Amino acid sequence: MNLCIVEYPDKRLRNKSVKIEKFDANLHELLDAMYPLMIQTNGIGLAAIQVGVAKEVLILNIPDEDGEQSKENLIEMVNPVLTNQRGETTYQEGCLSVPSFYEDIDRFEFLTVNYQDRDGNTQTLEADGLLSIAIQHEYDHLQGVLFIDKLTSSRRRKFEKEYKKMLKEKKTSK
Ligand code: QAP
Ligand code: CO
Repeated sequence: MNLCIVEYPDKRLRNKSVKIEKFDANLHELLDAMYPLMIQTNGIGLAAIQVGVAKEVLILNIPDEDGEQSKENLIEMVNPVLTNQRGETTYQEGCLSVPSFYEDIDRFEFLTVNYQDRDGNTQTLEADGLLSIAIQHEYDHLQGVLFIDKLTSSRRRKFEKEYKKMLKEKKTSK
């Protein structure tokens, strides 16, 4: 499966993802293809809609204390539901679908997520720190929401201007 990252302002990023019903080879192929793409592009989280697949699938690979990303820490979530969201935290977020832009975003500090793994088994995870932030960011993608939607309107306008300029420069340098 050859996937590529869908980049803003592609309208596909606004699609709402639908629940997975079949935990079959197609799902496994999708998950298996998403992981190397995320690693190659220096990502720590990726939702299926970012590769153009509007299904409730996301992967997370948070670096350990030494900043190393290892496949042992890969988390695959299918049909996630967030509960028990509480506390407040701020983190400078980025997104593979909004390259080269980073901004402080407010999130819940803690949450519980109920999800299914690739075989359809129900799982529960309590998260804090960067993992909690990443889960909220990726979960938003399943609803068609991007982190730039959470900026103040003045900051959003500044972003749109800078981003358009960057896209233009990208085009002319090709
Ligand atoms: C979502 O984001 C996230 O602009 C995952 O040029 C963000 O992996 C989770 C990336 C913040 C937790 C905190 C972005 C790579 C990767 C870029 C990413 C870029 C190269 C973003
Ligand atoms: Co993202």
